[in-house]
Amino acid sequence: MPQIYTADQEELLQEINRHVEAKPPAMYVVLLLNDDYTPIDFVEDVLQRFFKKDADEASKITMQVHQQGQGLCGMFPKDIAESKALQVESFSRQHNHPLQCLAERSES
Ligand code: TYC
Repeated sequence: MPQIYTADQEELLQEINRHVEAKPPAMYVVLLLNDDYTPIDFVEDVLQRFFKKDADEASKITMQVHQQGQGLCGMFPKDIAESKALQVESFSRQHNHPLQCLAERSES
């Protein structure tokens, strides 16, 4: 095989490969927070629309948020989690609701 990389480049490639192999992407949780004003059926719609939950699961998560203050919508790589949280808040503001949605780095 012809030599296409210098020794330095080979070393750099091996270093990059070590990182890629060793590190799965950090995962982020997307959370919904409770408030006193957003209607329950709107939250259920958000969970179905943005997180592909079925009606039953959406209702359970909404009640969990309502009773416990927050609830888990899903776990995603950083960029997807942040984009979903932004989309949810933007959609909520368009409908004049104060619903808050956060993306946080997962502990696990
Ligand atoms: N607490 C709201 C109400 O009583 C309902 C609600 C549920 C709001 C979940 C936000 O993330 C939420 N209308």
